[in-house]
Amino acid sequence: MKKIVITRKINPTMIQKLEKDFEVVVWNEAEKPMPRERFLEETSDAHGVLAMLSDKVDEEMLSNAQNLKVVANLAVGYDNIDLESARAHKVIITNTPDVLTETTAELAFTLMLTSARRVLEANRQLMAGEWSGWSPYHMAGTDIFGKTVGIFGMGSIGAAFARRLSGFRTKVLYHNRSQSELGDSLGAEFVSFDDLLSASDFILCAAPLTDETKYRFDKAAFERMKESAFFINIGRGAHVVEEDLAEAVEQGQIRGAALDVFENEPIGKDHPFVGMDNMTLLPHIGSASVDTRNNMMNLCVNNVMEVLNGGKPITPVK
Ligand code: 8YV
Repeated sequence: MKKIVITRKINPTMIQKLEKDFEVVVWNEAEKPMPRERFLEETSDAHGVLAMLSDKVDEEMLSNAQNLKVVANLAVGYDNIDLESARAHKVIITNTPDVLTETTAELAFTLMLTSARRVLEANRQLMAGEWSGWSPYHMAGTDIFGKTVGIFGMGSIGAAFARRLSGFRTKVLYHNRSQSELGDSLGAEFVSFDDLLSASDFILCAAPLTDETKYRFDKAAFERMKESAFFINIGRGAHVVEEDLAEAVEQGQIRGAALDVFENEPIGKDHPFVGMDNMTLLPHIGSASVDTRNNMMNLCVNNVMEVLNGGKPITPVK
């Protein structure tokens, strides 16, 4: 029987589906990643792996896994995977595009609204019993309508975000590796990175993490942004030089930031962002709706089954 390793607790019905034809090993701790040693040990004779972002699928793992045919990553991003090594070892990599697009765009929108209207700050004040009464500028925030919103990365999530903006009467700019027909068809204007920075009131980072996009938001970038601007990130923490962002917000270089991702997750209380009023921070829940997570798992399971049954992967990473 072919062996499949699943590195987190997933929906039991999906495990049952796999167990009909395969030997399945599941790491049953939902909150903690499978330790590296165990990951290497379990995958050494596995044919398929259902992996998470926290699992490094690198040369060490791939050369150790002689029978491995497929790794299905439970994410649209795959910066945890060494694609070149996977190609060299003839291991097929799949991801979960499309099924999480709308959910993640909804969270990006949530972050934008929350930070613009100071929702968390206001809620914290009230909950602490510190609301002393109405006053004209009490917790006054920023409008979104009439503003310019810049999208860094016009992939499917960036486009789904742009589509949502159409009801908000905003001007939409985007920057991408190349001009995007999809972005243009949504009425968004393709601009240089510098123009995106200097003209936007809100900037959403929705790009994949690559050598080109890593640390793109650094001191120089924050210096180009408006003092009234908000930076929103649902991409990856390493798109940002976190120290530079903390400094930019602290010194009023930009108004605030709303982040769902961090360079080293999970972050704790000692992280410089924690405790800053102008930061809206979420624990990487971009795609975390029950339906979407089920759809992502299902897609991973189907990818693994297809490949191990001799068929073609449904959503291979090219
Ligand atoms: C995942 C994500 O839920 O898809 C991605 O790239 O960041 C999230 O949607 C997360 O990576 C868990 O694996």
